[in-house]
Amino acid sequence: MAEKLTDPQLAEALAALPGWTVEQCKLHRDYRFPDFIHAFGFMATAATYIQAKDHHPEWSNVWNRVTVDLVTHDAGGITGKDVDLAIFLEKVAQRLL
Ligand code: H2B
Repeated sequence: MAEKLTDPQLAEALAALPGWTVEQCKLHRDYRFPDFIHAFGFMATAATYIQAKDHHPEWSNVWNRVTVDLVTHDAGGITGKDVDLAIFLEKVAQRLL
């Protein structure tokens, strides 16, 4: 099972993830896309990867915004799985922002 990251590990991961913060012990980012289709395209594009990894974001969409919170429930905190997912979401988002 994935282990919770230590504070130094988390700080290192955040340094490589501009736009991401830790809110309420979860890896957090608000994306703002040009419109709803781009926002929904972001979620749909990421869905297959998310399912294959069996690691699911807490996320919500309001028109052009997607709010994302990542935490590993099994581990009770942020793990490398959350960092990996954040890196993947950044790659998808860069093509749509
Ligand atoms: N997603 C996230 N973010 N954290 C988990 O601990 C988690 C998950 N656990 N997706 C998975 C599903 C688990 O519930 C299933 C049974 O594999």
